[in-house]
Amino acid sequence: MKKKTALITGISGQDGAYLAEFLLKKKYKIVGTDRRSARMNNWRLERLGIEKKIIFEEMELGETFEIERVFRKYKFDEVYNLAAQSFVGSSFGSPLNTSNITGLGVLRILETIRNINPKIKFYQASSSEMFGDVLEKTQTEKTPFNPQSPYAISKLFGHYMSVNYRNSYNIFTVSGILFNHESPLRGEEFVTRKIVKGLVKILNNDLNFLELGNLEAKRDWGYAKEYVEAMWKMIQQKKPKDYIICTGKTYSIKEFINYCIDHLKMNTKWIGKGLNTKLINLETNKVIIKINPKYFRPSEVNYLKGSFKKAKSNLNWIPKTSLKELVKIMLNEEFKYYNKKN
Ligand code: NAP
Ligand code: F7E
Repeated sequence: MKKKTALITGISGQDGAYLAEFLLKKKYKIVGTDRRSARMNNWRLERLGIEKKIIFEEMELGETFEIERVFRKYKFDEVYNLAAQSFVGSSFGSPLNTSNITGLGVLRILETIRNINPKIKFYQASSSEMFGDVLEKTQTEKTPFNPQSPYAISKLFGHYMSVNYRNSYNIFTVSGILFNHESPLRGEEFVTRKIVKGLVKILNNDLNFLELGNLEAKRDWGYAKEYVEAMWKMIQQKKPKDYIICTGKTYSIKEFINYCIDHLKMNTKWIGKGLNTKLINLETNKVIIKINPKYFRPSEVNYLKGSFKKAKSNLNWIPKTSLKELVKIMLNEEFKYYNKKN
């Protein structure tokens, strides 16, 4: 059988790295794109030992010309659009850039597919953030969207464009509505990795305390390595459809911290309320976590919990890693690389 060629935009990100690893095992030829600076930033691919197996191209999602150049150079079978300004917090400070990259970037790729080769199959990285201030307690593919940030609004634009190109131009487009997924390759600005890294530093006397924002927000957290398989499965279906990928369980940030503390067998105690909430290390009597209001968002998503029923029945996909196991995977790898560095 002919080797398939896949384009992964956002190859330097968490999902780009795991998806590349997954598709390489399936014998795909992979072209990975990123914006100009990214060649310096391939630590994830290096950690997975796959950086030499990928063909790199520069492709800034704001530049139609660059997108077209890449699409003319290769004959893609599948395109996975993972590139985005993906940090919700930053999207409040840069709504125009977020809309241009996370929203309009999707349309630029879809237009290129329509013009150059409408037979290409397209995956769009949609997000549970689109549910925002949730209108149903458990979110399904039928739950109405209610976005709360420039990031979520931009993702919703990309999502509906993907649906519209499927319906209007008969292009094979699928959107994976992925709930939060984490791993040792998660960016350090996201809360799970920030907590894991912070605690490892504190235990090594490299940091006195960690500052966080809203500890009460709840998220449906899964393991990123498992989620990329669902992306591929969506594109292999006969009929293009959109799917939620999640665990069906939800935990607060505070509960995530508690799982870390349990795994580390630390003796700690929560004291205070609201902005005065603190986590004390009872062995040293020192505050190790406190609140800094600068990490609160102007508009918060308080609660997310999805249903993976459709993915289970159509894709035969289910989540396998519990939050407790995910915490263990993240902490163990954080220690491993911390020790290597020091
Ligand atoms: P990530 O680690 O932040 O990676 C984002 C990628 O996009 C990086 O490679 C980044 O390059 C690239 N990028 C940013 N701006 C760009 C631009 N202007 N032009 C071209 N590339 C650009 O994100 P992730 O966690 O892997 O997530 C992958 C995708 O899924 C994103 O679209 C995200 O919004 C979406 N998503 C993520 C989650 C989740 O929980 N992880 C859930 C739902 C949806 P640099 O390395 O140069 O920054
Ligand atoms: O925040 C709260 C914060 O930045 C999670 C992206 O991958 O998933 C991710 O978006 C929660 C929020 O992820 C801090 O207020 C408290 O309620 O880890 P996060 P996110 O915003 O859920 C979705 C599905 C995506 O699509 C996005 O691309 O944690 N929180 N204190 C904090 N968050 C951060 N980052 N830092 C804190 O100090």
